[in-house]
Amino acid sequence: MSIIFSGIQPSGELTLGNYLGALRNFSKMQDGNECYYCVVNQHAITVPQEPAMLHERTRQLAAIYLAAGLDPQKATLFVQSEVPEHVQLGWIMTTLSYVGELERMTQYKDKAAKRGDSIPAGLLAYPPLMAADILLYQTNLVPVGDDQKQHMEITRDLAQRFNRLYGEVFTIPDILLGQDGTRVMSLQEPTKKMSKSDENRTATVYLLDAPKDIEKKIKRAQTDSDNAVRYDVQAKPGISNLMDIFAAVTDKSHETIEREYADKGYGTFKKDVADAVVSVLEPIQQRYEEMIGAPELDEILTQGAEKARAKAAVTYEKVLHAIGLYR
Ligand code: ATP
Ligand code: LTN
Repeated sequence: MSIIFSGIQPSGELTLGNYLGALRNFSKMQDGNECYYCVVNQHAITVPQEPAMLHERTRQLAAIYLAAGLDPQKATLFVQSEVPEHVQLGWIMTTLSYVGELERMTQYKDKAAKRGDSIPAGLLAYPPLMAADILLYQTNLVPVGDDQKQHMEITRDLAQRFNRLYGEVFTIPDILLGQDGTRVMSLQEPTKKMSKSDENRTATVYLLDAPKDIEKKIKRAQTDSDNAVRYDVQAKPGISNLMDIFAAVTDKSHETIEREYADKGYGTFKKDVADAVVSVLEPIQQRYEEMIGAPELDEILTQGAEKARAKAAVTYEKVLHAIGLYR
């Protein structure tokens, strides 16, 4: 049995990338493991958020976790700001982090570049807070998309640094990547990842998009003009991305897809990709509608926070003693 932790930011509407790269794997692990899944709202405020929107998206994200198959009887679902140990340990991990290593994070560089001269310091201090999220639960495995590799490396470094300085307190966590299709690319700029904060809505399939919009977006996805369904990320990033998506939702290999579409053009292929995506998303959308207004959602989150806090407090207490933060 392993301890599993993962988090998603309520910073926008969830995308197909979030689902295939992360969310889909969460419910697969809830049998036989101790799982903690978190709505990381304090990470979301590392860039400006509109308060009413942040509030609404927090609840929506929790409902999506459940719609995607999370069972609150098996896994603990909670909101980060309801377990204060996260920011408490986050501060301590910040004191152990070097500015140089934080400045090397690509997510920091990307997000900082969009903020002109006013780069929030929280963007720089994002990784130590993420490390705290994970380390509080003595996590063994963290299921995330491959864009989070660098953050997982720094989490391990910080845990090892702490253990070396103050004694063995933290378990060193490993990253758990999904299979193919872990990095879904933008439909309009297929060399860039599909992101929920992309301003171009046609570049992104949202989990709650209407089927006709999904079809439209996939049909208009950027592709080359040679009309051959062949996997080649360098030369054919657009088609390769659609093949990754198709492979991920149908469990077909790239070879099978190439064979099946050998004498068919992009039009047919795109239509089939769209249909396959819709058939995976439709049941999630139905469950989401049932959950979003249900009073049980609040109960689940309240109980989740209590359970998470009980576990987090044990680790945090050890940390305080290890570093002398007690009277
Ligand atoms: P933002 O665009 O606001 O930075 P994001 O879309 O990258 O957000 P996060 O909340 O940071 O989403 O990520 C949630 C999870 O989804 C992470 O595990 C991340 O690795 C995964 N993920 C995000 N985008 C993709 C993608 N395009 N393909 C695969 N996995 C992804
Ligand atoms: N950094 C992640 C979100 C995140 C997370 C976590 C993921 C915050 N804390 C802990 C796994 C475990 C992201 O930007 N996708």
